[in-house]
Amino acid sequence: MNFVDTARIFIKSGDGGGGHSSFRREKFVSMGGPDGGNGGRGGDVIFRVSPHLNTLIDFKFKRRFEAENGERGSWSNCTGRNGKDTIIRVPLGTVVKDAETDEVIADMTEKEQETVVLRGGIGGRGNSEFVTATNQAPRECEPGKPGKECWVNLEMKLLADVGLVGFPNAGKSTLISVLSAAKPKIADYPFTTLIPNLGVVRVSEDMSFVVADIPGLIEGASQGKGLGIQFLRHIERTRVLVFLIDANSTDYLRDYAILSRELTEFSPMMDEKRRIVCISKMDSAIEELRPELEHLDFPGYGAPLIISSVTGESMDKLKWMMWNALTA
Ligand SMILES: Nc1nc2c(ncn2[C@@H]2O[C@H](COP(=O)(O)OP(=O)(O)OP(=O)(O)O)[C@@H](O)[C@H]2O)c(=O)[nH]1
Ligand SMILES: [Mg+2]
Repeated sequence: MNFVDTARIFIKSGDGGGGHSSFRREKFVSMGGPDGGNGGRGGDVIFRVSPHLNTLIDFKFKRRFEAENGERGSWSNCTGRNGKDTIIRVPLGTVVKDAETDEVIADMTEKEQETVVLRGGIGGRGNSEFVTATNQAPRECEPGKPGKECWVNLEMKLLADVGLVGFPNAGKSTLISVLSAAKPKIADYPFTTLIPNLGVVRVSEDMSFVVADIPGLIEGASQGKGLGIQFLRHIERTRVLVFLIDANSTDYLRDYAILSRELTEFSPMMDEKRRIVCISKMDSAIEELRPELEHLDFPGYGAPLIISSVTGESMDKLKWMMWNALTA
């Protein structure tokens, strides 16, 4: 599976410029005082959230980011120019990890967030800074401190509020296409969705939230069956999970238990989220089933909401249930 939401890049902050060693030149004075300036600071490597980016695809083409080195100091106590910072624009929700240690070094979760990840090296001192009572004419000066460099992994976790989970074909993509303006691929075979889709659901003019439609889960996904469970990281941070269980299933409670188990395998945090359990595609099932469905008792949850994306049954109700679960 190749999700375009991870990338590995090389970053380096600028080296500090070297200090300079020189002496004032004045008419009639053979050797003036020391006047070698300090080196400039190397540029920093900074990550900045850009509202216009939705993927990490740009990093497939550019993988090296180096800030500018500081300039050397020079005559007349001139300090070298500082190196320019390099600013790396990433989508909201990008996590930056040290590729070697896997340690999180920046978590870009705020709009307009800016985080310095590598500081540039400081400039070296010029010889004018080495003057002492006993040495009025030092020749000594320092090199700049080198910048830092490393490989980092970028991971973009989509910042959805609500995650849709269900077996393949349960109608997740269809539901998001009805609730939001998202236009995901929908088809009558399992594993249609390979890459998560996000949709903005508008409850009223200034009330909206983001729903994530992810690939279908199957029994054994945590052991690698189907598409595995890696994609669950896209809903790791949602506050609410909506379970879709096909009205045509032969064992609703079992389906729910399997889904729950795979989620727990991925992370126990999944158990702590609020849940909404839906029976989906009601229009395609025989109507006589309805009383039975209405009396299902999902452990820890109770009776499901019965919906159909095709007829629109309970779509508004579901929207509000999601909103209420989010804001409760
Ligand atoms: N009758 C009926 N069919 C539906 C409904 N929702 C989805 N379908 C159909 O069910 C099939 C699967 O729908 P998808 O929305 O692609 O299902 P999915 O859960 O996203 O599937 P994966 O991406 O494979 O996990 C498609 O043929 C849809 O047209 C519904 O409410 N009623
Ligand atoms: Mg789908």
